[in-house]
Amino acid sequence: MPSKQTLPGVVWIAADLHLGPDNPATIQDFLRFLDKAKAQADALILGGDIFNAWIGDDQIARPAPWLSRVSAALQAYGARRRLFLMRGNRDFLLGPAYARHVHASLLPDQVLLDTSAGLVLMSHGDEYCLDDAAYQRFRRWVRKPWLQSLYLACPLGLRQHIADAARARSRRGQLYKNMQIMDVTQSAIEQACAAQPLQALVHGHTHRPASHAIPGQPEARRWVLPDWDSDHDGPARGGYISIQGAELCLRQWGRPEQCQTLNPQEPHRT
Ligand code: LP5
Ligand code: MN
Repeated sequence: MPSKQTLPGVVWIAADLHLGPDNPATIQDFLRFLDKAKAQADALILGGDIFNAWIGDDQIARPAPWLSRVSAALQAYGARRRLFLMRGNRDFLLGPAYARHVHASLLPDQVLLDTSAGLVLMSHGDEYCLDDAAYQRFRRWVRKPWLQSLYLACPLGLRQHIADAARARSRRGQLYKNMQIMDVTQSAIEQACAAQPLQALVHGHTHRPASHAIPGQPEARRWVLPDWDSDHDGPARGGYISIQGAELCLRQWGRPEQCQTLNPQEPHRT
């Protein structure tokens, strides 16, 4: 059973921002989003792949200018509101030092959010892509503490080189992968949701924003968060989920919002 995080009030959830030195426009959009969140959201959860590739918390000792700007904005939010960071497949090395640095709390890979709209299970979503055997193998390896310690003991420059190589290998591999393999599997979703009655499951990672029914849970729906990209051709992509009162809404740039009125099983304790 995943751990529970009680979150009264307005909760905003975003993921797959992929912030980094090559995404200045996306960073600008995110800074504007944080200002809005500071005014409207009691809690903000960033659900993994916040950064395009996180090579260790010690970057904050001499941060690149883009990281300084992002961290300062996160600190400003975290100083006034509740900020939570979840790790994805690009930033699984995010650690307690960076969380403290931005006044955030680190969330486990799966967490039960006890919200005004009821219980919402949340995860990054990569662990549900069970048909992607190569990725699940990668995930098993890079989550090994000894390998992470070995990697983090390397100089930052070498770590960046390894991360760049991993990104390149990943991009190449996806050229030959069936799209279906890179989506969640129904069995993984059903298993994740079977353990407890839910109002919703929220995840990112697949970059396929939508709302889906959940087999075996007629009241609940699976919500997929959008990825953010304002730096490449075409209209800016991005958005977030808002939970307020009994309503969960998916808000994507340039699209009508999609909402679900949830029926919390038990009145939320304020
Ligand atoms: O990330 P994305 O969207 O391209 O694709 C993901 C899966 N790929 C990954 C790999 C990440 O992109 C790599 C990020 C690097 C983080 C920094 C630190 C790394 C060092 C680790 C040390 C402990 O997550 C991709 C999925 C796709 O999502 C859809 O779900 O298909 O999975 C793969 O591509 C599987 C490949 O096997 C991944 C191989 C990565 C390279 C492995 C080691 C390289 C070492 C190079 C040494 C010089
Ligand atoms: Mn991801």
